[in-house]
Amino acid sequence: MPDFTPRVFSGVQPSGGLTLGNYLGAIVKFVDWQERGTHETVYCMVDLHAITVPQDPETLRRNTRELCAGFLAAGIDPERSILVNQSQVPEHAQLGWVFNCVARMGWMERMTQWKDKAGANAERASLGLYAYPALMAADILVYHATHVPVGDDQKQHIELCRDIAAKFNHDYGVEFFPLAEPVIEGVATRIMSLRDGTKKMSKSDPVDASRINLTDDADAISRKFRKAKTDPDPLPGEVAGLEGRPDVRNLVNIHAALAGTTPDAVLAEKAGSQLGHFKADLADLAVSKLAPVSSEMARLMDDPAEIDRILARGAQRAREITVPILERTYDIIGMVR
Ligand code: AQP
Repeated sequence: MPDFTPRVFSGVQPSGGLTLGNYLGAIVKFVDWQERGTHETVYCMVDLHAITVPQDPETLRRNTRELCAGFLAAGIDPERSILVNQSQVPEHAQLGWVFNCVARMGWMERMTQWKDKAGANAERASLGLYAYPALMAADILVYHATHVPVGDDQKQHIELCRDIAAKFNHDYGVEFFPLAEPVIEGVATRIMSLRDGTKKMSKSDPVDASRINLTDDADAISRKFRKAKTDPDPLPGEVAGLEGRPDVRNLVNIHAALAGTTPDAVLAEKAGSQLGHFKADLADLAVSKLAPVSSEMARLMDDPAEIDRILARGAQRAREITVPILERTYDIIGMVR
Protein backbone atom coordinates (compact mmCIF):
# COMPACT_ATOMS: atom_id res chain seq x y z
CA MET A 1 0.00 0.00 0.00
CA PRO A 2 1.24 3.52 -0.71
CA ASP A 3 1.63 5.99 2.17
CA PHE A 4 -1.65 7.81 2.60
CA THR A 5 -1.85 11.25 4.26
CA PRO A 6 -2.97 10.58 7.86
CA ARG A 7 -6.54 11.80 7.77
CA VAL A 8 -9.53 11.38 10.07
CA PHE A 9 -13.10 11.40 8.75
CA SER A 10 -16.32 10.95 10.68
CA GLY A 11 -19.94 11.95 10.26
CA VAL A 12 -23.13 12.44 12.24
CA GLN A 13 -26.65 12.33 10.82
CA PRO A 14 -28.86 15.40 11.25
CA SER A 15 -31.77 13.02 11.84
CA GLY A 16 -32.73 14.70 15.12
CA GLY A 17 -31.08 16.73 17.86
CA LEU A 18 -27.67 15.65 19.19
CA THR A 19 -27.74 13.24 22.12
CA LEU A 20 -25.31 12.65 24.95
CA GLY A 21 -24.45 9.39 23.09
CA ASN A 22 -23.38 11.29 19.96
CA TYR A 23 -21.54 13.83 22.11
CA LEU A 24 -19.52 11.43 24.27
CA GLY A 25 -19.27 8.63 21.68
CA ALA A 26 -18.25 10.80 18.77
CA ILE A 27 -17.96 14.58 19.04
CA VAL A 28 -15.67 14.74 22.11
CA LYS A 29 -13.34 12.36 20.27
CA PHE A 30 -13.46 14.47 17.11
CA VAL A 31 -12.22 17.41 19.19
CA ASP A 32 -9.43 15.22 20.65
CA TRP A 33 -8.21 14.28 17.16
CA GLN A 34 -8.23 17.90 16.10
CA GLU A 35 -6.24 18.89 19.21
CA ARG A 36 -3.69 16.11 18.73
CA GLY A 37 -2.78 17.67 15.40
CA THR A 38 -1.31 14.43 14.01
CA HIS A 39 -3.97 14.00 11.30
CA GLU A 40 -6.03 16.20 9.01
CA THR A 41 -9.58 16.13 10.36
CA VAL A 42 -12.80 16.17 8.32
CA TYR A 43 -16.18 16.19 10.09
CA CYS A 44 -19.41 15.88 8.20
CA MET A 45 -23.12 16.38 8.71
CA VAL A 46 -24.36 13.43 6.65
CA ASP A 47 -27.67 14.88 5.47
CA LEU A 48 -28.03 12.41 2.58
CA HIS A 49 -28.06 9.59 5.12
CA ALA A 50 -30.78 11.31 7.12
CA ILE A 51 -33.26 11.05 4.20
CA THR A 52 -33.05 7.25 4.20
CA VAL A 53 -36.05 7.65 6.52
CA PRO A 54 -38.71 10.35 5.98
CA GLN A 55 -37.66 13.88 7.04
CA ASP A 56 -39.57 17.13 7.11
CA PRO A 57 -37.48 19.50 4.90
CA GLU A 58 -37.58 22.48 7.29
CA THR A 59 -36.72 20.29 10.28
CA LEU A 60 -33.85 18.69 8.36
CA ARG A 61 -32.42 22.10 7.48
CA ARG A 62 -32.69 23.18 11.10
CA ASN A 63 -31.17 19.95 12.40
CA THR A 64 -28.22 20.28 9.99
CA ARG A 65 -27.48 23.81 11.19
CA GLU A 66 -27.99 22.79 14.81
CA LEU A 67 -25.59 19.88 14.36
CA CYS A 68 -23.03 22.29 12.91
CA ALA A 69 -23.59 24.55 15.92
CA GLY A 70 -23.03 21.50 18.16
CA PHE A 71 -19.69 20.72 16.50
CA LEU A 72 -18.56 24.34 16.84
CA ALA A 73 -19.78 24.68 20.44
CA ALA A 74 -17.98 21.46 21.43
CA GLY A 75 -14.69 22.85 20.13
CA ILE A 76 -14.36 21.99 16.43
CA ASP A 77 -12.50 24.87 14.79
CA PRO A 78 -13.58 25.27 11.14
CA GLU A 79 -10.11 26.52 10.24
CA ARG A 80 -8.24 23.56 11.73
CA SER A 81 -10.81 20.93 10.72
CA ILE A 82 -12.93 20.72 7.59
CA LEU A 83 -16.56 21.05 8.69
CA VAL A 84 -19.01 20.25 5.93
CA ASN A 85 -22.45 18.91 5.07
CA GLN A 86 -22.43 15.92 2.77
CA SER A 87 -24.88 17.20 0.13
CA GLN A 88 -22.64 20.19 -0.68
CA VAL A 89 -19.87 17.83 -1.79
CA PRO A 90 -21.39 15.86 -4.71
CA GLU A 91 -18.43 13.45 -4.90
CA HIS A 92 -19.81 11.60 -1.83
CA ALA A 93 -22.92 10.52 -3.76
CA GLN A 94 -20.98 9.93 -6.99
CA LEU A 95 -18.50 7.58 -5.33
CA GLY A 96 -21.45 6.09 -3.43
CA TRP A 97 -22.90 4.91 -6.75
CA VAL A 98 -19.59 3.31 -7.76
CA PHE A 99 -19.55 1.47 -4.42
CA ASN A 100 -23.16 0.31 -4.89
CA CYS A 101 -21.69 -1.58 -7.83
CA VAL A 102 -18.76 -2.97 -5.79
CA ALA A 103 -20.61 -4.06 -2.62
CA ARG A 104 -22.43 -7.41 -2.79
CA MET A 105 -26.08 -7.92 -1.80
CA GLY A 106 -25.05 -10.60 0.71
CA TRP A 107 -22.76 -8.13 2.50
CA MET A 108 -25.53 -5.58 2.86
CA GLU A 109 -28.01 -8.17 4.11
CA ARG A 110 -25.72 -9.00 7.01
CA MET A 111 -25.71 -5.42 8.36
CA THR A 112 -27.30 -5.52 11.81
CA GLN A 113 -28.34 -1.85 11.66
CA TRP A 114 -30.36 -2.64 8.50
CA LYS A 115 -32.01 -5.58 10.27
CA ASP A 116 -32.76 -3.45 13.36
CA LYS A 117 -34.06 -0.42 11.51
CA ALA A 118 -35.99 -2.13 8.72
CA GLY A 119 -37.10 -4.99 10.98
CA ALA A 120 -40.16 -6.86 9.86
CA ASN A 121 -40.98 -3.94 7.54
CA ALA A 122 -38.06 -4.48 5.13
CA GLU A 123 -40.38 -4.51 2.10
CA ARG A 124 -41.44 -0.96 2.88
CA ALA A 125 -38.01 0.41 3.85
CA SER A 126 -36.28 2.70 1.36
CA LEU A 127 -33.62 1.39 -1.02
CA GLY A 128 -31.42 4.14 0.45
CA LEU A 129 -31.64 2.64 3.95
CA TYR A 130 -30.39 -0.65 2.54
CA ALA A 131 -27.58 0.97 0.52
CA TYR A 132 -26.59 3.41 3.30
CA PRO A 133 -23.37 1.57 4.32
CA ALA A 134 -22.03 1.80 0.73
CA LEU A 135 -22.57 5.57 0.80
CA MET A 136 -20.90 5.65 4.21
CA ALA A 137 -17.88 3.85 2.71
CA ALA A 138 -17.81 6.54 0.00
CA ASP A 139 -17.99 9.29 2.66
CA ILE A 140 -14.80 7.90 4.19
CA LEU A 141 -12.91 6.87 1.06
CA VAL A 142 -13.65 9.97 -1.04
CA TYR A 143 -11.18 11.64 1.38
CA HIS A 144 -8.80 8.63 1.43
CA ALA A 145 -9.36 8.78 5.20
CA THR A 146 -7.12 6.49 7.22
CA HIS A 147 -8.88 6.67 10.62
CA VAL A 148 -12.57 6.79 11.53
CA PRO A 149 -13.51 7.53 15.16
CA VAL A 150 -17.00 6.12 15.79
CA GLY A 151 -19.21 4.62 18.47
CA ASP A 152 -19.41 0.85 18.79
CA ASP A 153 -22.63 0.63 16.72
CA GLN A 154 -20.72 1.67 13.58
CA LYS A 155 -18.00 -0.99 13.78
CA GLN A 156 -19.65 -3.31 11.26
CA HIS A 157 -20.07 -0.47 8.75
CA ILE A 158 -16.35 0.39 8.94
CA GLU A 159 -15.52 -3.27 8.36
CA LEU A 160 -17.76 -3.15 5.29
CA CYS A 161 -15.92 -0.01 4.16
CA ARG A 162 -12.64 -1.97 4.35
CA ASP A 163 -14.19 -4.85 2.37
CA ILE A 164 -15.36 -2.42 -0.32
CA ALA A 165 -11.91 -0.77 -0.54
CA ALA A 166 -10.19 -4.16 -0.73
CA LYS A 167 -12.57 -5.48 -3.43
CA PHE A 168 -12.24 -2.31 -5.51
CA ASN A 169 -8.43 -2.46 -5.26
CA HIS A 170 -8.42 -6.16 -6.13
CA ASP A 171 -10.93 -5.96 -9.02
CA TYR A 172 -9.09 -3.10 -10.72
CA GLY A 173 -5.56 -4.24 -9.80
CA VAL A 174 -4.74 -1.00 -7.95
CA GLU A 175 -3.74 0.11 -4.46
CA PHE A 176 -5.93 3.16 -4.60
CA PHE A 177 -8.23 3.13 -1.57
CA PRO A 178 -6.82 2.83 1.97
CA LEU A 179 -8.20 0.28 4.42
CA ALA A 180 -9.51 2.83 6.93
CA GLU A 181 -9.10 1.89 10.59
CA PRO A 182 -12.07 2.18 12.96
CA VAL A 183 -11.11 3.95 16.20
CA ILE A 184 -13.48 2.82 18.95
CA GLU A 185 -11.90 3.77 22.26
CA GLY A 186 -12.78 4.77 25.80
CA VAL A 187 -15.76 4.20 28.11
CA ALA A 188 -18.31 6.05 25.97
CA THR A 189 -18.31 3.79 22.91
CA ARG A 190 -21.89 2.72 23.66
CA ILE A 191 -24.04 5.02 25.79
CA MET A 192 -27.35 3.28 26.49
CA SER A 193 -30.95 4.46 26.79
CA LEU A 194 -31.90 5.86 30.22
CA ARG A 195 -35.08 3.76 30.05
CA ASP A 196 -33.45 0.48 28.96
CA GLY A 197 -29.78 -0.22 29.62
CA THR A 198 -29.67 -2.88 26.91
CA LYS A 199 -30.68 -0.47 24.11
CA LYS A 200 -28.49 2.24 22.55
CA MET A 201 -29.31 5.88 23.37
CA SER A 202 -30.60 7.18 20.06
CA LYS A 203 -31.82 10.52 18.72
CA SER A 204 -34.70 8.85 16.89
CA ASP A 205 -36.03 6.95 19.94
CA PRO A 206 -39.70 8.05 20.23
CA VAL A 207 -39.32 8.33 24.04
CA ASP A 208 -37.60 11.64 24.86
CA ALA A 209 -36.91 10.52 28.46
CA SER A 210 -34.64 7.79 27.05
CA ARG A 211 -31.93 10.29 26.11
CA ILE A 212 -30.22 13.52 27.12
CA ASN A 213 -30.43 16.02 24.26
CA LEU A 214 -27.67 18.59 24.01
CA THR A 215 -30.40 21.24 23.93
CA ASP A 216 -32.00 20.05 27.22
CA ASP A 217 -31.96 22.61 30.05
CA ALA A 218 -30.69 21.87 33.56
CA ASP A 219 -34.17 20.90 34.81
CA ALA A 220 -34.75 18.43 32.01
CA ILE A 221 -31.29 16.87 32.50
CA SER A 222 -31.86 16.46 36.26
CA ARG A 223 -35.35 15.06 35.77
CA LYS A 224 -34.20 12.53 33.17
CA PHE A 225 -31.32 11.27 35.32
CA ARG A 226 -33.54 11.15 38.42
CA LYS A 227 -36.08 9.04 36.54
CA ALA A 228 -33.49 6.86 34.79
CA LYS A 229 -34.32 3.19 35.21
CA THR A 230 -32.11 1.50 37.85
CA ASP A 231 -32.45 -1.13 40.59
CA PRO A 232 -32.70 -0.73 44.39
CA ASP A 233 -29.15 -1.90 45.30
CA PRO A 234 -26.37 0.53 46.23
CA LEU A 235 -23.30 1.01 44.02
CA PRO A 236 -20.67 -1.75 44.19
CA GLY A 237 -16.97 -0.98 44.78
CA GLU A 238 -15.75 -2.28 41.44
CA VAL A 239 -16.89 -2.87 37.86
CA ALA A 240 -17.27 -6.63 38.34
CA GLY A 241 -20.16 -5.84 40.73
CA LEU A 242 -22.13 -4.29 37.84
CA GLU A 243 -22.60 -7.69 36.18
CA GLY A 244 -26.30 -8.11 35.30
CA ARG A 245 -27.03 -4.41 36.08
CA PRO A 246 -26.91 -2.78 32.61
CA ASP A 247 -28.86 0.34 33.65
CA VAL A 248 -26.53 1.11 36.54
CA ARG A 249 -23.45 0.26 34.48
CA ASN A 250 -24.62 2.79 31.90
CA LEU A 251 -24.89 5.58 34.49
CA VAL A 252 -21.44 4.75 35.86
CA ASN A 253 -20.00 4.84 32.32
CA ILE A 254 -21.66 8.20 31.63
CA HIS A 255 -20.25 9.58 34.89
CA ALA A 256 -16.75 8.33 34.00
CA ALA A 257 -16.91 9.73 30.45
CA LEU A 258 -18.14 13.15 31.61
CA ALA A 259 -15.51 13.33 34.36
CA GLY A 260 -12.73 12.08 32.04
CA THR A 261 -12.00 9.13 34.32
CA THR A 262 -12.68 5.38 34.44
CA PRO A 263 -15.67 3.40 35.77
CA ASP A 264 -13.37 1.80 38.38
CA ALA A 265 -12.31 5.24 39.64
CA VAL A 266 -15.97 6.33 39.87
CA LEU A 267 -16.90 3.20 41.83
CA ALA A 268 -13.87 3.50 44.11
CA GLU A 269 -15.15 6.94 45.11
CA LYS A 270 -18.89 6.16 45.24
CA ALA A 271 -18.95 2.57 46.56
CA GLY A 272 -22.01 1.99 48.77
CA SER A 273 -23.87 5.13 47.55
CA GLN A 274 -27.60 4.84 47.08
CA LEU A 275 -28.65 5.31 43.45
CA GLY A 276 -30.75 8.36 44.33
CA HIS A 277 -27.63 10.23 45.53
CA PHE A 278 -25.53 9.03 42.64
CA LYS A 279 -28.13 10.17 40.10
CA ALA A 280 -28.22 13.63 41.70
CA ASP A 281 -24.38 13.88 41.50
CA LEU A 282 -24.44 12.67 37.93
CA ALA A 283 -27.08 15.25 36.98
CA ASP A 284 -24.96 18.06 38.49
CA LEU A 285 -21.88 16.84 36.64
CA ALA A 286 -23.80 16.58 33.34
CA VAL A 287 -25.27 20.06 33.72
CA SER A 288 -21.85 21.57 34.49
CA LYS A 289 -20.32 19.95 31.39
CA LEU A 290 -23.23 20.40 28.96
CA ALA A 291 -24.59 23.84 29.89
CA PRO A 292 -21.70 25.77 28.27
CA VAL A 293 -22.09 23.68 25.09
CA SER A 294 -25.84 24.13 24.86
CA SER A 295 -25.73 27.89 25.54
CA GLU A 296 -23.04 28.33 22.87
CA MET A 297 -25.19 26.26 20.46
CA ALA A 298 -28.14 28.56 21.14
CA ARG A 299 -25.96 31.64 20.51
CA LEU A 300 -24.69 30.22 17.21
CA MET A 301 -28.22 29.29 16.11
CA ASP A 302 -29.15 32.97 16.32
CA ASP A 303 -27.04 33.54 13.22
CA PRO A 304 -27.87 30.76 10.73
CA ALA A 305 -26.31 32.75 7.85
CA GLU A 306 -22.91 32.49 9.57
CA ILE A 307 -23.38 28.71 9.92
CA ASP A 308 -24.22 28.50 6.21
CA ARG A 309 -21.04 30.46 5.40
CA ILE A 310 -18.94 28.07 7.48
CA LEU A 311 -20.49 25.07 5.69
CA ALA A 312 -20.00 26.62 2.23
CA ARG A 313 -16.33 27.29 3.04
CA GLY A 314 -16.01 23.73 4.39
CA ALA A 315 -17.41 22.36 1.12
CA GLN A 316 -14.91 24.36 -0.89
CA ARG A 317 -12.01 22.99 1.15
CA ALA A 318 -13.44 19.46 1.07
CA ARG A 319 -13.69 19.47 -2.70
CA GLU A 320 -9.99 20.25 -3.04
CA ILE A 321 -9.56 16.68 -1.72
CA THR A 322 -12.62 14.89 -3.13
CA VAL A 323 -12.64 16.09 -6.76
CA PRO A 324 -9.18 14.66 -7.62
CA ILE A 325 -9.98 11.39 -5.82
CA LEU A 326 -13.25 10.97 -7.74
CA GLU A 327 -11.51 11.86 -11.04
CA ARG A 328 -8.86 9.23 -10.43
CA THR A 329 -11.58 6.70 -9.53
CA TYR A 330 -13.39 7.44 -12.81
CA ASP A 331 -10.13 6.99 -14.73
CA ILE A 332 -9.52 3.64 -13.03
CA ILE A 333 -13.01 2.30 -13.81
CA GLY A 334 -13.07 3.50 -17.43
CA MET A 335 -15.28 6.58 -17.54
CA VAL A 336 -14.63 8.91 -20.51
CA ARG A 337 -14.04 12.43 -19.17
N1 AQP B 1 -25.53 5.82 22.15
C1 AQP B 1 -24.35 6.05 21.58
N2 AQP B 1 -23.21 5.81 22.27
C2 AQP B 1 -21.99 6.07 21.70
N3 AQP B 1 -21.86 6.55 20.44
C3 AQP B 1 -22.97 6.79 19.74
N4 AQP B 1 -23.17 7.26 18.50
C4 AQP B 1 -24.50 7.34 18.25
N5 AQP B 1 -25.20 6.93 19.32
C5 AQP B 1 -24.27 6.58 20.26
C6 AQP B 1 -22.10 7.63 17.58
O1 AQP B 1 -22.37 8.93 17.09
C7 AQP B 1 -21.92 9.03 15.75
C8 AQP B 1 -23.00 9.58 14.89
O2 AQP B 1 -24.10 8.69 14.82
P1 AQP B 1 -25.21 8.92 13.72
O3 AQP B 1 -25.96 10.12 14.02
O4 AQP B 1 -24.61 8.97 12.39
O5 AQP B 1 -26.12 7.67 13.68
P2 AQP B 1 -26.47 6.58 14.69
O6 AQP B 1 -25.26 5.81 15.10
O7 AQP B 1 -27.55 5.78 14.08
O8 AQP B 1 -26.99 7.44 15.94
P3 AQP B 1 -28.43 7.60 16.47
O9 AQP B 1 -28.42 8.68 17.51
O10 AQP B 1 -28.95 6.27 16.89
O11 AQP B 1 -29.21 8.14 15.21
P4 AQP B 1 -30.56 7.60 14.62
O12 AQP B 1 -31.49 7.56 15.80
O13 AQP B 1 -30.97 8.61 13.59
O14 AQP B 1 -30.29 6.26 14.05
C9 AQP B 1 -21.46 7.63 15.33
O15 AQP B 1 -20.05 7.56 15.44
C10 AQP B 1 -22.12 6.74 16.33
O16 AQP B 1 -21.39 5.55 16.54
